[in-house]
Amino acid sequence: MVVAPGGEALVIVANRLPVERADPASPWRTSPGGLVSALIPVLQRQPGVWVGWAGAADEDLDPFDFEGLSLQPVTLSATDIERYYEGFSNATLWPLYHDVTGEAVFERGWWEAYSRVNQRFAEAASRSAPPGSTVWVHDYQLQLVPALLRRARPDLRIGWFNHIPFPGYEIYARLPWRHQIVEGLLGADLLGFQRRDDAVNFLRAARRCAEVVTRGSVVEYGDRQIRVGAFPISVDTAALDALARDPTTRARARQIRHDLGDPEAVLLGVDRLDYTKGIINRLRAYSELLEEGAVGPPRTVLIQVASPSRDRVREYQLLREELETLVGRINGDYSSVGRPAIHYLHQSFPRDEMAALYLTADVMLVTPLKDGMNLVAKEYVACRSDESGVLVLSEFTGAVDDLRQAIVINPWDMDGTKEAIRQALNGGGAATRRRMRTMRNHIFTEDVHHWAAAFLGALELTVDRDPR
Ligand code: GDG
Repeated sequence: MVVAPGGEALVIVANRLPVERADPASPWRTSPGGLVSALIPVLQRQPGVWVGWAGAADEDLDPFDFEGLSLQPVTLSATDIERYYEGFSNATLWPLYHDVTGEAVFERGWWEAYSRVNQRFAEAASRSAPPGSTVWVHDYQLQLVPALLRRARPDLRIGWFNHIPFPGYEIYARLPWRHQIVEGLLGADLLGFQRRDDAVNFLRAARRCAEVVTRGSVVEYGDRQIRVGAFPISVDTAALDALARDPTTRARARQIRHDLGDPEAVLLGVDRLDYTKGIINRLRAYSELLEEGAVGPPRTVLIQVASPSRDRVREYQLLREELETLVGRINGDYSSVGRPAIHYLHQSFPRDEMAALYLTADVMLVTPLKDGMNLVAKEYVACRSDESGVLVLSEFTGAVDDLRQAIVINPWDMDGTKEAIRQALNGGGAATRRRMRTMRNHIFTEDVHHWAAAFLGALELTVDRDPR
């Protein structure tokens, strides 16, 4: 079992609370997304406080409990949402940290809002954290929180984990506020990244921006030492495996296959509708295969789930238009009545429906242009209890380090991607099963509990705290 160092409640600080509701009259439910999928199972095993925004503008909520978790809402105004969240977080940092796969916009007013909102999160965390406790800050929206929190509460042990990549210095250096961000992060005792390369990129940024000395993976910062490391996130493999073995899920998968017209092969893509996920590249490759007659209904069908995401940010609106035009063109050219070439679903589904979809898919297409980890790839593997199924996986994901037996592609290489899809469709023999078995073994050992234990264990080994 994972316990925070010292055994007290663990304080999680993240942009969003792990719950959402359709409107103020609806009940709270667990929200989808990578961070929540990863942390909910951790907090089901130990007492926890979660500090975050509830998802609506100008909502002053009192702290409340949800499924054994104590939630501490942080209020964001409509202007904060526009400037701190949609602006600086999602239109400046997100594209920049993903190697500018989308255009990064720099606005001074957004930075001011980012600083102000980070201060508010730090104050809320400071109020919620028992003396001497451990605070685990998450992600790129809250990079100033570690230093702000340390200033207010030197008794706390502070960790920060980045769910997305950290870019090379040539790209990071474009950020006008690069020094402030590095100094914000250096308030932590431990900085965690998905991959070794991300940690190395950060160490270089720290040397260049804060003029610190680094020794191996330790930053010497005044009289403090900050540890920097790679902690690849994972999924709750056992829980997903059990869900996928459940007779109800299996029956639902059979039903989906039947509704698709019992094709020979089902291909699946599941992504938030985000330009980093390489959905366009994937569909272009698939479209060429359709044109060549290598795939197509009724023998093969592709399901593309694109769950709605950040739909007020301009780049996301443009992507949706481009994607839906492409899907429309492909379906116009290659479908027949009642048999679309692509089943495009711009919707969010419950977890058990996702498991049924993973179970239905003979081939899973995960083709990001850049991705910190990619939990979808690991969820697919976790759901393949009979060891069938082929994973096509981009080399630009963190997941590729753990799932080396996938068919690895460069999503910019159209011919290579097409060849990988062809190869995946011809899979199914003993070698395919062996590859799936090896990947399953890996994620059964290195699951989300292992990830949390590794991070919290490393955090415990950092400095002695100043007693209050
Ligand atoms: C960030 C990083 C990193 C998606 N649609 C539905 C749904 N999902 C769930 C998936 C998966 C999660 O959302 C997506 O996780 P990813 O890892 O693929 O991507 P991001 O959201 O970009 O996550 C990423 C992650 O943080 C964790 O550190 O891996 O690199 O970008 O769990 O299943 N879940 C449900 N319905 C949907 O329609 N229930």
